Amino acid sequence: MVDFAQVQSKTGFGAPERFEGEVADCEVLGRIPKDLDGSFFRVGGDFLYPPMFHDDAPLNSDGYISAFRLNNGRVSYRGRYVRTRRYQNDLAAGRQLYGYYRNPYTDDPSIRDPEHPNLRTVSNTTPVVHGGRLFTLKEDGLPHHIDPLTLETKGTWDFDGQWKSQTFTAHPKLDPLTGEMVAFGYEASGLATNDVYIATVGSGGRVTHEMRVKTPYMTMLHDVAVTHRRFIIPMCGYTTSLDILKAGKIHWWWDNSKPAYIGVLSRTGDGSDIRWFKGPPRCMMHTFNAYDDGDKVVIYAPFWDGNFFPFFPNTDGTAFDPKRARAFVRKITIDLKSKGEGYEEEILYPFPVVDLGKVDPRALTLHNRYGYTSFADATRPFDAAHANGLAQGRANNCYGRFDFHTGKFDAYFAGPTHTLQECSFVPRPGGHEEGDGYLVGVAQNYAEMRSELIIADARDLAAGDVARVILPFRTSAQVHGIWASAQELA
Ligand code: V55
Ligand code: FE
Repeated sequence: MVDFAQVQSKTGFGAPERFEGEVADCEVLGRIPKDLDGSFFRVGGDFLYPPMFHDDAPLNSDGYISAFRLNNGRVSYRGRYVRTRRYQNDLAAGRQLYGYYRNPYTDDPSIRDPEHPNLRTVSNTTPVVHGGRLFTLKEDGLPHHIDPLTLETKGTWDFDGQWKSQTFTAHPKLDPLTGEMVAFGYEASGLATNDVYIATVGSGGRVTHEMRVKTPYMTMLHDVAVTHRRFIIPMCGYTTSLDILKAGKIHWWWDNSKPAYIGVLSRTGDGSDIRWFKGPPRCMMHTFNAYDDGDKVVIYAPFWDGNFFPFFPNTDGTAFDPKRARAFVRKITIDLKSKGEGYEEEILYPFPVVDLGKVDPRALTLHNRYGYTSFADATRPFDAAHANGLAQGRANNCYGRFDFHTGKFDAYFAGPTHTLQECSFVPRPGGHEEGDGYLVGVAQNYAEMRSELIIADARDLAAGDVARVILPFRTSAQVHGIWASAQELA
């Protein structure tokens, strides 16, 4: 449950920050573990100028990166806008020049350029560190290269001209065994095209392998999964067409008649071995992880029952249905030996979660045990009198550690006026076992109208905070975050 009303509001916690700054030495409750040396990077959006259209998606907000730098028990914070071409054009004009989310036909004529939709990216979705470089990502454009200390934007990054797509996903996968980054771009050769470019980038930053595939219908491919051997493409039911875009409409429309498809192909082939498996309509947005189990592929994912973005209309004209906008922790098993085109789906926990899930990065692509994500536990204490518009039952007040092997879960509770953003897993330095580490993430404290960084022991979530970092203001909305050790950034 993501409260988009809060994210989009002009006042209160979801209002744009329109502010850049730093805190040299943050207030800390508890003790920051001395062995934590690195940065928690967060990326999200913050409208520099209000959107041109009142019904636009908050996904169209200007990219903003922030970092909590942890070193020797102390914490500093910094936040900056990503200097995209859009940010610079808007600032020069002193107003919003860009129209709807991913529809360049609605842009101001002074900058309109539908042949190069990637040049209007806001870079507001995910930070990633690979090959010692920090990038911000958005699936409609190229990565932006960011200085990890100052957070200044150094420019866009096309891997020395080797990246052969206009777009680069917000969800590249880092292979913990090989150090490779497996990434892709969709709408790879222009607006509303259904071709996908998939490429592997070696730890040195060079493209070492590439392939191209087409999806059964044109759709949003926000996230994928990668196993040790295979590339997995779960598709969701958002569609569009060039006609829709040229008519000046919203980019994505949810089509209840579209089946879900999951594509499976080898990571090292040419794409021609791809097989598409079919299932009932689902919004397959984010994944936790996937792994090979002999001739089977297992996917853990918090998929939605249906359209969960209230600002993307249904094609059949029906109103947004909150009952279908629920994500559950699912296990999907695909038998590659079967001649059929179906797959098995099991709901592992009976209650909805937020579909922003993480695993221990050392277990990605491998047979993992745990997944971590936030959820709203309405049985926890809630202080309605001081919650400043935070809705009871919609506050994501807990982080859960979901044990996919036993079906058990453990929970961290953030507080009676708090809602949690996506957590990230920090492996304990020197530790080797999956799950040995910390969860870090930001909690929004609605009573105090400011933000707090949570640090919890991932093996003892019920114990509460290891430490909590208090910011003297509210940070902008986060979409995704990552932990990067000082070593990775060196
Ligand atoms: C998502 C987020 C995006 C986007 C497309 O959470 C999909 C899914 C923050 O931007 O552009
Ligand atoms: Fe995402």
